[in-house]
Order: sequence, then C-alpha cells, then structure tokens
Amino acid sequence: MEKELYEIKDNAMKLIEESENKEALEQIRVEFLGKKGHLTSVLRGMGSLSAEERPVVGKVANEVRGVLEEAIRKAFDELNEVEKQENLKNETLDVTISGTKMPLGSKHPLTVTLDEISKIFISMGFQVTEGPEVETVYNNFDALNAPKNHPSRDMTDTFYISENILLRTQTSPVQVRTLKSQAPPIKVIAPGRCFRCDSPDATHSPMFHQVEGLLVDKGITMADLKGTLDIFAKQLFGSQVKTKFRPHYFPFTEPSAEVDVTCFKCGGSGCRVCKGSGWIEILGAGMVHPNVLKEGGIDTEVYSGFAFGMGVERIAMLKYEVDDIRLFYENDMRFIEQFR
Ligand code: 2NM
Repeated sequence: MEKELYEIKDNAMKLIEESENKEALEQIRVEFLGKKGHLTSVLRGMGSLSAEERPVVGKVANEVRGVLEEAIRKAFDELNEVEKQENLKNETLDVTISGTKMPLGSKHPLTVTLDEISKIFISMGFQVTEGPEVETVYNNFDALNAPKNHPSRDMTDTFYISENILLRTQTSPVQVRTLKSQAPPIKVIAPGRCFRCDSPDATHSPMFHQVEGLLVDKGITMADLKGTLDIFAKQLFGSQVKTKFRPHYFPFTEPSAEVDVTCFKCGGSGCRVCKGSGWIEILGAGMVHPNVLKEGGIDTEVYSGFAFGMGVERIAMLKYEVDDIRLFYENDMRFIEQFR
C-alpha cells in the first residue's frame, strides 16, 4: 500500500508539473485529492490493514496529501503570476498618444445676459427669488392692482389653464409671494420664464424671460429707484451711458416710468441700434402702488418701495445686436456658440 501511495504521488507530481492552465490543474486536484480521488480511495482501503501497518500507512498517506496540496498550490500561484504579467502587458497604455478633442459646450446667450443682470443686482445686495410658472389669477393680476377689465387679462393675451389658474404673464407674482411671506426690508429680484399669447415674429415670442426687482423698506423714494437703476445701466452698458425716466403707466406702480439709456453704440448721435433717436428703452419701473403693498400685508404708513421689470431677450438683442428673437429658441449651434 505504501508503494501504491508513492506511485500516486509521483504520478500526480508529474502531471502537476506538466499542467499548462488552471483548469487542467483543478482537474488533477479533483482526480487525486477529491472525494472520489485516487488518494481517498486508497485511504478507504486502510480498514483491511493490520493494527501495526495502519499508523505507518496513515503517516505516508498524510505526507503524500501534504506534498500534493503544496505542489498544487504552488502551481496555481505560478499560473496566476503568469496570467497577471500577461494582463499587465496587455493593459499598458501609451500616455504620449494625443487625445481625442471633445467639443466644448457654451452658455446660451440668454443665460449669459441673465447672469450678467443678476450679478449686478446681487452686488447691490438683492437676493434672487424664484416662483412657479403656473400661477393663480390672484397672484398674477388681482394682487397687482390690475383692473378687472384690464386687456392683459383677456383670453387672447393670457394662457389660462382654468378660470383661476394661468401661465404667469410676468414674474411679479413671485414678488407678491415675497411680500406675503417676508417682512421688510425686502430686496429681491425675480428672474424667470413668462408666457403671453403672442404669435411669434422678430420681436415677439409666446415664452420669454423677465427679471423683476422689488425693494421695500422705511423711507424708500423715487430717488432710490433712480440711483439704483442708473448704477445698473452703467454697469450693464458702460459707465458713459446716461439714464432718462419717462412718465408711464403700470397698474402696480404709482408713479410709473419707462427708463431709457443713451445709445451705448453711437453715444447718442443716432444709429441703427437706437433707430436714430440716441435713446434706448431698457425697462419699466415705479413706486409700488399702495394697493399692492396693502394686499401683501405691508403697513403703508411705515413702508414704501420701488419695483422694476425688464425683458431679458430685449436686453440681449440690444447688447449683442440680435435682430430676431426667434434665434434664441432655435438652438442653432452656429448662433449659440458666438456667446461663449
Ligand atoms: C415692471 C414695471 C414696473 C413690478 C412691480 C412689482 C410688484 F410686484 F412689486 F408690484 N414687481 N414688478 C414692475 C413695476 C414691473 O415691468 C415692466
């Protein structure tokens, strides 16, 4: 039996040495050391041995098992190492090969303009607020002192979702929400999308963007409004521009004004951008109507405020001399890429 065990050992060692891959090696392991393997079946036959022979053969059997297990483990290690080296060889990469150029995106001109406008007001201490595009008729019109028969309320001018719900026609409903939820001092701007039933043409789009501003505190006057907007215009169009306030009418402000800047293109002598007038209208503004403040829960004996609003598309068209508003929504990269 001892002889048989040594034969098994020599046999197995030879096969282990010759094995070329892990599958073959595993097969050898099962064949010799497995439950139904050669070594196991020899050990099973030990029952027939005498009491003197049994420990001797048992010792040899354990020795053979130990030697084979060690040899198989070593062979596995060697094969793993070869495999690893091969993988490393295949994985090497040439870091000197030039890369693939990825096309770079760019900011949309409206985003560029909006960011620029926001930055100026943020630098003056305004906070940026947002609100829903789907609004109540109350927040969009009633709370803003719009007469019940005001033409802007018409179905032909406003997208109604139901009797009391609409797509906001301006961002002022955000300011209404601010008045109702915050105590003065209030100093906010509200940028965002607005919607009006307009047929698209070179200067109209049913969806457009506005930035509106609102400041409410003790002792706020028209002088604060003029100073704030004059600084804004100089920062946006250049320190050489002057501003002019023309009387106007808005339901939500009294007094109201439209604000013009001297043409930043020709300096006021008259050109294509200012249509020969030397002046360009850039926004609307005024002192917040007491009815709007009261509806927002503000004590008009203590507080007053100013508000203003501008179209982002209009400002972008003036600044970049874009002559058709529809270019902003077509996402033609040849147009968009010019504003990076
Ligand atoms: C404009 C012109 C003038 C305005 C008013 C308000 C509010 F909510 F405080 F009453 N927000 N924005 C306003 C005032 C907007 O846009 C041409």
